[in-house]
Amino acid sequence: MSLMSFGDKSLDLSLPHVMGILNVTPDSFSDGGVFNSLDSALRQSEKMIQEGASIIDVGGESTRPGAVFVATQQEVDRVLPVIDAIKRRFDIIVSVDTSTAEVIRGAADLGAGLINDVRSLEREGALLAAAKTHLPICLMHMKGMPKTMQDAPEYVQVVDDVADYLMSRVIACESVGIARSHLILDPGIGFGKVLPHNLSLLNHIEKIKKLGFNVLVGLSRKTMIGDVLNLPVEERLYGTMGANASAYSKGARIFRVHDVRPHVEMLALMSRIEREV
Ligand code: 7PJ
Repeated sequence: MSLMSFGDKSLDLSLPHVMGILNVTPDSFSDGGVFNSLDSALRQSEKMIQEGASIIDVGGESTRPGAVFVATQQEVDRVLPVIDAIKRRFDIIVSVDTSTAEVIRGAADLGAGLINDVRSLEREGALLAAAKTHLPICLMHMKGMPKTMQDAPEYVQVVDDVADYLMSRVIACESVGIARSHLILDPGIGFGKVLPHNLSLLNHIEKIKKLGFNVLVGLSRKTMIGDVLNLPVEERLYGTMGANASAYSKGARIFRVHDVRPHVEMLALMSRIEREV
């Protein structure tokens, strides 16, 4: 057992867990706009919970390559009513995919159990806002910002560079009183990285894990899968599952995905096999 608490619930992170993606943005790349009303957000949440998701990740700011800035009030209006409705209706951990201090505070007040920030709390006010919630935080590596991050990103050694960055954010968290035991690290697949960078990070997840943290990966339907298979976004499920299976075997424990059931079943087999003598 390796229990981590997420607000009013906890998860055993010696086992794999699926985080189901719930986008409430009009422009997210693979399901843009479809789950935009409260009612459809609740239906999609219910489906993912029935399929075995441990966490629902609610995001109102698209961070796909080229995405533009979303005003704070717009993000608040998109995300908070959905978190409130999910927490009232279902007994599930809700994660908030945000970089915005106001959204962090609002989500925590409504019962969110995890702060998932692709900017690792670098935005103004986010670090202190997150510290005050006493919730766990997922710190993700991104090089540059979404609008321009895919314009020829370069690294000295991608795995070491990502590990160094994540450790610098761990130290920033500790400086405001956030315990290491509340932190999850994410290499940030596709965020300011081209194919060899993404592949190298996935091949060396154990280096991130060895820093002493639980690891989350988000690679569902991403460009790297399409690059390897030459397939459009709606045909990337099998490739996504292969990459997530590999990440599991190298130590990742939380998997942020669109397709919950296939991953719950794949990971159930992977972890069951691993535990047999
Ligand atoms: C990630 C995320 C990821 C974490 C997105 C997309 C882009 N949060 N939010 N890790 N990706 N922690 O799903 O394609 O990789 S949004």
